[in-house]
Amino acid sequence: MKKVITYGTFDLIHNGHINLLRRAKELGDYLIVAISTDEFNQIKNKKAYHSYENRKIILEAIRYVDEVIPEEKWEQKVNDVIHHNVDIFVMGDDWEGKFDFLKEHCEVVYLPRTIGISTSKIKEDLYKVNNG
Ligand code: C2G
Repeated sequence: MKKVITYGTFDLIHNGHINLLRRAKELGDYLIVAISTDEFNQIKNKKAYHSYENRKIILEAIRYVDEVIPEEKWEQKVNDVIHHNVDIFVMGDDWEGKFDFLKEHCEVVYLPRTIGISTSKIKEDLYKVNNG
């Protein structure tokens, strides 16, 4: 069984996230998603609308996702890859090159981001709609 892992906040789930999750799953048979905890989001300087618990509930309902684990720190990836017997690590290409150190443990794949959508764009557009 080929196991894939990916990491992120996945707040306000949108088609960009879904495209990534679908393509990550297509690379193997089992997809683990490590979602950033609220505490780790503070370290990433991200304020998620949905709490960790709610982002977890939403992700677990997505057909491409087989398992959700917490992402608590930058340094956990090597451990996760080894502990979960991961074959392929996948991230959007805004992270191109940033995780190549994992290549000694698994395949590293950067997938093109979906153009025209992001959680911050959603927040900005909603702000404009509600503030004229
Ligand atoms: N993504 C995408 N296309 C978009 C938006 C996001 O392909 N239009 C991808 C990102 O490249 C990432 C994943 O969806 O691979 C999750 O995006 P975020 O929740 O923004 O993840 P991020 O905050 O970049 O966290 O340790 C890694 C970090 O936790 C990554």
